[in-house]
Amino acid sequence: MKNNYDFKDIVSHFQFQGEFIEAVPFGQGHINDTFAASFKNEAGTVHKYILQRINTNIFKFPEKLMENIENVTAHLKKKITAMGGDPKRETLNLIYTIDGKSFYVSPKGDYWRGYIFIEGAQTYQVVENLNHFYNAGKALGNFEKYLVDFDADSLYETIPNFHNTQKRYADFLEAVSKDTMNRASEVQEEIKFVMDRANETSILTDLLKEGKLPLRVTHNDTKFNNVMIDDGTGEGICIIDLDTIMPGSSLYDFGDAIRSGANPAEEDERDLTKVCLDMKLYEQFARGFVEATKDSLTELEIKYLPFGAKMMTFECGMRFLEDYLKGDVYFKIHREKHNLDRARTQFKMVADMEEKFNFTPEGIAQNNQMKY
Ligand code: ADP
Ligand code: GN1
Ligand code: MG
Repeated sequence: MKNNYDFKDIVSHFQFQGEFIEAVPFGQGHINDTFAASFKNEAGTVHKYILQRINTNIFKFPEKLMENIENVTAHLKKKITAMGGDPKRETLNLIYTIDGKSFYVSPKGDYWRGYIFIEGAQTYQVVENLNHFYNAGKALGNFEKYLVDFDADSLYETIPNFHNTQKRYADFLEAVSKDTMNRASEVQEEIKFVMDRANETSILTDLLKEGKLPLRVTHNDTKFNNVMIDDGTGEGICIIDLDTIMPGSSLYDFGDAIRSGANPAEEDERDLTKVCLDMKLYEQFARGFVEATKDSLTELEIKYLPFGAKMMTFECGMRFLEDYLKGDVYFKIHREKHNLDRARTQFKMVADMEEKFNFTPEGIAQNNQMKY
């Protein structure tokens, strides 16, 4: 990640308290450039803020994206306060600019935003503790519950068709046929893995189109490192990374969390024998999520939870492979073939899910809430 920004100037445009010390790269997100910016107050104590450069290659209309975040966090703050929670810690809090905006545009055209740094909590790349994952399920369920009465029509679609797996499959096929980097011949097995499952890519989109699955306000990027886990209590204290809040399906949020958290190995693990769907982790998350959403989740949503996990894992693997084919233009990479390694872990997870669940119509019909 580029690191030679004029931070002193950038931070001077925000209402940050104290004297700026430094900004260092922070976290392991694949999209934005995130920094922990530290400041000293008059008494000499140091505190931090999150300073983030929005990835405008991906988010084409950052002003509108920031409007979503302002509105959603204002709504969440009301809900958290009404529940007796701490709105300064349990949702993101924007730090506004000196002229009252939620972002600052540098002379070079970079879009910057600031958040309160949530202390006493952290994100994990891999689940270390079953209880953390149960708590993440509860936190994500509550997050969706708080947004049940948020006006979905007021949301700007930051990435259209984000979880339209069918559309993503068409984009994937295009990348295979263009093969701009001449990489397709080397990944024939992975391409076949995707193509063999083509007929499944429209199942969720069709159910949504037909109105059989409800469209909700969802987060859409619920990987485990987008949930902050409290150091003291192990609770899922805050759901972060709100760039993709859009109308969607609960199955997307459930599925992406399982994809990322129910794999005991890293997302980019090269030793695929370590990668699997850990059913203990799956059940913990499902229990937390279903407990929190039991009043709103429909019977069909519950039946489709395992399939949602499979589709989100499949879709993510397909996106990593597409990006590999295109020359790594979307996800940040830190080594050669990084996106290919990531795609392979996802496909290994998909294959394991197919072993562990019955995805025939009869198998799906048998899933019920009692199991969680
Ligand atoms: P990306 O879209 O690139 O994934 P995120 O918004 O998820 O960016 O931020 C990257 C990482 O920075 C997160 O995984 C988390 O570890 C950390 N982070 C983000 N916001 C905060 C915050 N308000 N307080 C503490 N850490 C944060
Ligand atoms: C990206 O932003 P981050 O790192 O939390 C991506 C997700 C993928 C994920 C895979 C906006 O999430 O959709 O599932 O990487 N976010 C965007 O790790 O594309
Ligand atoms: Mg993130």
